Amino acid sequence: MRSHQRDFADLAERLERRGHSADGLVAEIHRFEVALPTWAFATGGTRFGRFPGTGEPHTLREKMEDAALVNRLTRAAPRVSLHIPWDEPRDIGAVLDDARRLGLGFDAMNSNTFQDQPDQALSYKLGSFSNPSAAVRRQAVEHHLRVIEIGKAVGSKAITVWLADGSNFPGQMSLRGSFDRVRECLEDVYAALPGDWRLFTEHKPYEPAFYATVVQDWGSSLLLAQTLGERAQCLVDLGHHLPNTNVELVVARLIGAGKLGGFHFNDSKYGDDDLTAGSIRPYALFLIFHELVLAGRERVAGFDPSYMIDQSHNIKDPIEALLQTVDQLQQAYAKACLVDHDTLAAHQAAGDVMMAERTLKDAYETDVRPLVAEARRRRGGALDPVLAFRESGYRAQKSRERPPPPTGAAPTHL
Ligand code: RM4
Ligand code: MN
Ligand code: MN
Repeated sequence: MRSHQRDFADLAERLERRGHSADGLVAEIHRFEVALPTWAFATGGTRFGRFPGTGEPHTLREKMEDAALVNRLTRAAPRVSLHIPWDEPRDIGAVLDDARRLGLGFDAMNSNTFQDQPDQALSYKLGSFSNPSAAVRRQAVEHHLRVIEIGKAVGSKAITVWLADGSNFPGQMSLRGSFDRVRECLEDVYAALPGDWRLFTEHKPYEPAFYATVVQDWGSSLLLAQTLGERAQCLVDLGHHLPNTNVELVVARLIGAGKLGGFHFNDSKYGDDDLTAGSIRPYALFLIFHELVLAGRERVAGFDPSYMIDQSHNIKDPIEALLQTVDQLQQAYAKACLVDHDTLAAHQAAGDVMMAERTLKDAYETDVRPLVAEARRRRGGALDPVLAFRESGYRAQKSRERPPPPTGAAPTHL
């Protein structure tokens, strides 16, 4: 604690010399919130198998308990994002009681027409919204309507639609026809959207379709959002881009179109790797946050993104991974808040490439850890959430309270 105070005072002094108020920055960090994905609290599967730790959650209540702990330690994650049917609530009243008791709210709902369910009448083998069969498409639309109903009951204000639809071989489905069918189904879902809700379309280039995914890129996602209407926006999942895509540029384009609705934070090296945000390409994460902070400062019309995490924890303790993720996001956000936008704009206008780049680098290379820790401390969170979690004995306690996972249980995330 003493050394934190020293580190924070040093940093505050350095920042003040650069014209920043440390208290002002702490207040900005307090404004950043991110939603936790329920599906990330249980260990995901690898090719070698699934290796859950002890004390992992199985029920929605247990996942919400873990989420509340992440929020208590970080003070920046007060909402969860539900996935239906994975989080099918048996008793909505009990879910709401849990949420109240745990101090949690609900962010965007997630539908799932990318896995056949045991009780399902028709199969999604050939897709859901793009399926050539009208009856299958209707079933998929009805699932979405039910997800909206559950979302209304818990107080969510958005639905995220990620479709696995696509084809594995040329000729398997009509490239134009499949897109039209998806759009028509989304129109039905959009028509059922409550007036204060948004619908997010989430693209992904491949997997499980390896030839042509129907909503494969931000262009397709934008087309859909623009066709559907004002309350339809795009969701950017950081892992859903082909290698080397300039994601901050995609983000800037969507912001410019008033269509950036949501974010799924994670990181990746090759594909939809669902790794910890900031673990592989921290500079890219910072540049993305720079676009977000800039848009917020400029009050761009339609800019009010829902920040969510979407990760799969296969090898790290899921709670630790999420604590680390929130901290990484807070750091990237804090660094983006350090960018001097006026100076940057002046260098851009003067064509001073070197100084423009240095303006970004000055912010990025600042060690903001004491600032972020101080922001947590002032809200009653932990200086170092991962260490605080390890010292808390939470896992040991949950290992006693929660029975071990059933053997061979399916991974909770693709
Ligand atoms: C997909 C996509 C969706 C997520 C599912 C589980 O790849 O990222 O957002 O809900 O995985
Ligand atoms: Mn996602
Ligand atoms: Mn994904």
